[in-house]
Amino acid sequence: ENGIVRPKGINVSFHLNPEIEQHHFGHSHPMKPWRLTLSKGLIISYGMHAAMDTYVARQATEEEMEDFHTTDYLDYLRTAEVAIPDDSEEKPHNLGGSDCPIFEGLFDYCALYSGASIDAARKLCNGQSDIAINWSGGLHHAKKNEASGFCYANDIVLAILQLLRQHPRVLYIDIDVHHGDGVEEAFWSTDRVLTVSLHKYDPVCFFPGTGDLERNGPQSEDNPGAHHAINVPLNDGIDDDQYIYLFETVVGRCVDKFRPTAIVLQCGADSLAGDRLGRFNVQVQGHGACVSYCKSLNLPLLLVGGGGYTPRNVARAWAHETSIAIGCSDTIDPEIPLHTPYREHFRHTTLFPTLEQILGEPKPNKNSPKKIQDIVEHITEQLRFVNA
Ligand code: V1S
Ligand code: CA
Ligand code: ZN
Repeated sequence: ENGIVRPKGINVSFHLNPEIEQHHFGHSHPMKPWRLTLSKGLIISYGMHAAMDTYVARQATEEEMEDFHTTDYLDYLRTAEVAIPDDSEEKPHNLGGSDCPIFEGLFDYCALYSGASIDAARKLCNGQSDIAINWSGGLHHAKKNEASGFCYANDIVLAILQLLRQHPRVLYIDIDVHHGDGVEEAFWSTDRVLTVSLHKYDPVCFFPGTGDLERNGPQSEDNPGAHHAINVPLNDGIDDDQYIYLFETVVGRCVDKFRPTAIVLQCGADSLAGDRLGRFNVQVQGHGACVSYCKSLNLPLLLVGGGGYTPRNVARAWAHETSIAIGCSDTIDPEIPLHTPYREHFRHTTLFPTLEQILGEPKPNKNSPKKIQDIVEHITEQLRFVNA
């Protein structure tokens, strides 16, 4: 089908569970698990499933989730009663406001996406997969005792903890438009995980308000985590050229100094142009270039999803990135197959719409060449303190 063949030598596993897609955060909430249905439909219509090992995820056990989260929080998450979101007062564990509503089946939803990331990490550990994919994961804001920004359980932290059982050093990279604060905080005091997040940064007007260039780990030099958090704060309107340059330069230097033995890439699709919450001009090609670059490093690679609030663009990006993982991105037809489910939702019939097609008028780029150079210089200086 479509010339897709199983690539020799490189094993890709695809972790999903259709039950995850059935959950609803509420009518006006931007997070739509249905985007996973749209993505999977596109991946299958290209025949890409034939080139991967597909695993239907099971729920993570509470014991597995307790590797990071407190028992108290998990108990609350499991027993919380469905309620209309209410922002009028602070809630226990930040559950029940409009960002993190308590909806039907919430705990199952969390346990399923966490189970998928944990299983994906284990496939990398036991050598059954070279690249493992969980588009339902990537929920990088969740804290050990608290929900935050649409994230309740931090599947990324749980997956990295699995990788750390086998791997001395894990590189975490986060291309969601938001700062990967939950993962950064979880590994703040260790030199075994280097966290890198690219994001829009505005301490006042953009969630979560953290992630400035100078936030590089604990201040005290005798803390092993010092210098092991890297932040790439960006302004509105960054384009593919700048984004790819920054990604490859920063990640390349991190790999040279830190010598990771495994990589986790959070592929939040809200960094794409036209996202309902994002502000960048990154296209499907630029987003995918980050995945290609990570793949080229030939290390065990976990790909997870994350944000992404314009479902048609999320599906394009994650289908393209699946094709990169299995090695058929150059051979598939950019024209979305006629038999793709919900094809009418894509508006344009190509995997790679132009900025004009997506936005009409691209957003002004507020990132000067000097800003980009200053970021690279600061991070290069910081990496002098990082050694394998
Ligand atoms: N930006 C944004 C945004 N939009 C919403 C929102 C809108 C409508 C709803 F019905 C419910 C929520 N919340 C936010 C942000 C959270 C963004 C989370 C991004 C998650 C991720 O992509 O990185 C990973 C999956 N929240 C805020 O800006 C906080 C508030 C400050 C404003 C909104 N109110 C509802 C709470 C407080
Ligand atoms: Ca990010
Ligand atoms: Zn996001």
